Amino acid sequence: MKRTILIHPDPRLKKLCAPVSDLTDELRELADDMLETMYKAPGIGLAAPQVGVLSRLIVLDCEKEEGANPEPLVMFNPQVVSTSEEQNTYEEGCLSIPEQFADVTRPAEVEVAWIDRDGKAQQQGFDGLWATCVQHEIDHLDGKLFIDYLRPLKRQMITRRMQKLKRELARV
Ligand code: K1U
Ligand code: ZN
Repeated sequence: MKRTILIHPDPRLKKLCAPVSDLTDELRELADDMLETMYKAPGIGLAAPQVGVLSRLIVLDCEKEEGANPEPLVMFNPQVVSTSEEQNTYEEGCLSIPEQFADVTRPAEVEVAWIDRDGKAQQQGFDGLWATCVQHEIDHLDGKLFIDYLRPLKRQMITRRMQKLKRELARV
């Protein structure tokens, strides 16, 4: 089932999310719904607070090649274990901040540990867009948005645009 994506500003997007202790069928269904929501948006990642659930769960698939097989990843309790010294700047977007993009600099490579959909512990290194995306999604679990990396004036400008968009959406 496709879920509704919250639009910034929303207090739920600023909260610290709780670790998942028990991998229930309800949480697996939430992960499946999040993948469906992400693919339909379309997007390359999604975090549980973006659909109003304050649990540490993210999904991502950064395989963008035309005709390539999907490579969905479901991560419960993802944790960055190590980061590279090298940094990478990428123009980021966010499904909770539609049609706004800005350059964000982050470590170019990250090692991430997580629990998968079957409850198995996993650890893997990511680079390129995958590294950017997994850091962006883990930030969501800590109540942090990509606009929090921008200068206050730019952040305010984007927030005002989103307030206007939400007023317009509420009218229809
Ligand atoms: O967290 C989110 O809101 C998803 C976000 C992830 C992200 C994008 C860019 C850099 C870092 C993290 C998105 O998916 S925005 C949409 C997007 O980037 C995209 C959509 C369709 C095709 C390719 C990219
Ligand atoms: Zn986002």
